[in-house]
Amino acid sequence: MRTLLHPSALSCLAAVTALCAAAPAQTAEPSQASAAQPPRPAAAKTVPDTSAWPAKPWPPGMVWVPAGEYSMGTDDPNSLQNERPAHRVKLDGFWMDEHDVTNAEFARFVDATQYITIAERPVDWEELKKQVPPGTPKPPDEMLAPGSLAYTPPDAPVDVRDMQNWWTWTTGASWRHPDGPQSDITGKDDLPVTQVAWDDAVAYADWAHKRLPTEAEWEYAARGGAPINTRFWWGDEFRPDGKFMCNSFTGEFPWHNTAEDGFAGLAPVKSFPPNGFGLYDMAGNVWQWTSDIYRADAHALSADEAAHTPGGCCINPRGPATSFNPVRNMPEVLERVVKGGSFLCHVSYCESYRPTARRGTPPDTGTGHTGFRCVMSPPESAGKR
Ligand SMILES: [Ca+2]
Repeated sequence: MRTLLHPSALSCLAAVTALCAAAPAQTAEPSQASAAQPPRPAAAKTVPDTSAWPAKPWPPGMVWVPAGEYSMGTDDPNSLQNERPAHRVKLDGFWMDEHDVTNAEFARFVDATQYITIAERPVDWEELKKQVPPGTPKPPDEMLAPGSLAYTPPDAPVDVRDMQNWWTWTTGASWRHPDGPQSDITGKDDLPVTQVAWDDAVAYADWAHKRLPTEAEWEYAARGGAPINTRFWWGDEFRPDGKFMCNSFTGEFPWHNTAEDGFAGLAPVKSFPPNGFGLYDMAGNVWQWTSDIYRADAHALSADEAAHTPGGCCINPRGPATSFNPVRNMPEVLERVVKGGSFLCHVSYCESYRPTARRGTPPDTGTGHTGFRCVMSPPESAGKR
């Protein structure tokens, strides 16, 4: 059964983990590079051996991510605890959407299936109350009407420990109206779809004969095939030669957005350079759903597994079987991993446009800065459109 976790009823309990701007105490120190060595570019990539790649034509709009082995996670002290430790992972090759699913693509899915997203459905309190602390009072009926979290930027400095200072439960917010009923997506076909919950993303992927990437696949793809792991996929410097490589929050978070990178909000897909695999926006713009269940200690468990595995490597890991988020402290509440950060990520907070950054989010929770893209494995692609 689909779970429901309604942020309006839970205050910070649920939604805070879905958002980039967590309490500063949990975040990385602002850093441009590991202190032990000068900044490095990640782009020194050798010409790949394509002899084992699948024959073309490939699925439209997808690029091939070749099989390989890499270090997932990081040992960098300037990272969050849930990103550590680094451990070796081996993956088969797969195709990945070259960009996030756009409003236009999601609209084609909805037109074909008449699918109704979670944000467009009323909340079932009987389901919701199973996931909140005992004794939590039922929210007012108007708070159980269809809606979602909309980004409402403050116009003055606020207490950054309280995400409700810039996220507002908004009746009528949905993928069609990302900022509330007064907004729409007219003329925004090329923006990534947002306000989609994990369940919505899975429904789209099923329709497209694709699937969501595992966290290991996503992080490997985000690295772009670079021979060394750097802080960002393009290197250790956030702005190499002064150039912005992704859509993040510039200025003073969350109230003063300079839009120095060209965008105060969402950017159309492919607005920034692709990585070495030809994938766009694998940093910033929107968080992206993965198929993995979230555990804060997932990497520690994987590293332990690797230590006891012949060859010392995890092969095509699918993530943990249970969820654990010490921020929430409700182990019965399932969360899924989101990756990539968003246009709201800032150097003073989580810097979640780093490949190793990760967060847990309830699968029924969409926001105005969370989207997704799909992958496909060769056997699954046979005979598919
Ligand atoms: Ca920006």
